[in-house]
Amino acid sequence: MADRQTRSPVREPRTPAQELLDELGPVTQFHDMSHMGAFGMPSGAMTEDMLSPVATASSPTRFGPLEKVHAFWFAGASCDGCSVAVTGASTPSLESLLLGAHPGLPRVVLHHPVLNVESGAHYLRPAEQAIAGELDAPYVVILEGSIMDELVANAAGGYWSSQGEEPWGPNGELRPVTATEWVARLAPNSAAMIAIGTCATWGGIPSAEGNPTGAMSLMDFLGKDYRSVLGVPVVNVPGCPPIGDNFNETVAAVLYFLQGFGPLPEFDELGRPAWLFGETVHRNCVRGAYYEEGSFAKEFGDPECLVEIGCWGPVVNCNITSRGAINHVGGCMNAGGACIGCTMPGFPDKFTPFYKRPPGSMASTTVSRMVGSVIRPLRKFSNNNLNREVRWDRQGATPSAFSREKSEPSALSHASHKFYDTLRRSSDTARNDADVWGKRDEAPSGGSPPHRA
Ligand code: FSX
Repeated sequence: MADRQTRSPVREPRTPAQELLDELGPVTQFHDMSHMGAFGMPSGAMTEDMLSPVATASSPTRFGPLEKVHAFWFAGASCDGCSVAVTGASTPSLESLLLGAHPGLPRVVLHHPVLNVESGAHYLRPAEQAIAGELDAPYVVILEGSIMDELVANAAGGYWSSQGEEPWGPNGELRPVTATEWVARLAPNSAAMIAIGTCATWGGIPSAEGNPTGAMSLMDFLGKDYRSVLGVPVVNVPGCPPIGDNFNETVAAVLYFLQGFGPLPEFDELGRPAWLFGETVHRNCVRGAYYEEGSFAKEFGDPECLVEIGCWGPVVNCNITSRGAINHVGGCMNAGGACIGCTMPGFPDKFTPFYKRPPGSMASTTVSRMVGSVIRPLRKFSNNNLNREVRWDRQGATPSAFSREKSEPSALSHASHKFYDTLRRSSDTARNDADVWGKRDEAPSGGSPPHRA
């Protein structure tokens, strides 16, 4: 029997990122910038050159060691909705992060394939420097869209999604470099790897049943043992699309950590910002009280709870109902839409068919209907009473022309509220012996009651 000591060590399975790099091999050669013209740009100007005079003007407000942090943005299989969400965010805004406007925060130098003004080799140069270890500041990598399995495409002689070309071909020829490859090469020395949107965080729509790309999340690609150079696991900000404010706020929180101003913000076991995804949609839903009273919408446009026409809010982690979609406005249920679970790892396969009643909701809505059938009339009863001044009760009339057609409360209604009032007053520990309560008994003429001693 083989001795324990002499057994060959158990090899950890390679992650998809490691397998890709095993296949592609290391790279050492980059664009020769001395031969590069100012392609598409006046005099090769860079976005950073344009912004830094303004951004660095606020440098005295920075107290930490970092003056700036590079952020490399890559797009895998995505619709670019994440980019749209982030550019529309306001708390904090992308502009304020780029301009270093937040006291204590380093300014962010963003390398975004759509937003930056430079292109071609000029655009790729900072990423090359990061791979070569020559970048002038730490960097983080942001991925929108899912990682597609480029080994599958490679075997067929193609690629799924590329971002620029590098001289990494067999004899130094230019070849397309996929977003997947950039992410794999930059991950080991990144200060943080941040996935934005459900495609990047869990695989999302591109990884749905039947997809041919092997689409996966950033977490699946890098593996459970991945840690950034600062020890940070993959950070996930889901949503399809995500709430831009959720993302920018998380980036700001991570930057405060990198700057040494605080501990790493709290993330849950899936790398989501715990303070943003700890509650379900339903708990802060503007329609939640309808559920409690057993009132359900029958069709879109109805104001009640949307569960019976396909809303998964009670079992979905998302803060859209409290934060809104943009500028604290809008968001699915606020705007009349049912939750289809777009922030969840099980999305979309576990939530289809969309806009059909979730089977699990049957039991809870039945109970809620039963309770609601008792609670609703009782509340209506109290609500009617509370919509009357005490003086109107005493006078037996409401001095509003709008209520002319409305009948006054019945004797039964008077009696039951008298009982209710007695019950309520019995819990008043500061009550005195006098048989008075507010202006009810003290101002028979209808004038103001005297001050109670
Ligand atoms: Fe995915 Fe981003 Fe859904 Fe789109 O780009 S999270 S498809 S709404 O927004 O990647």
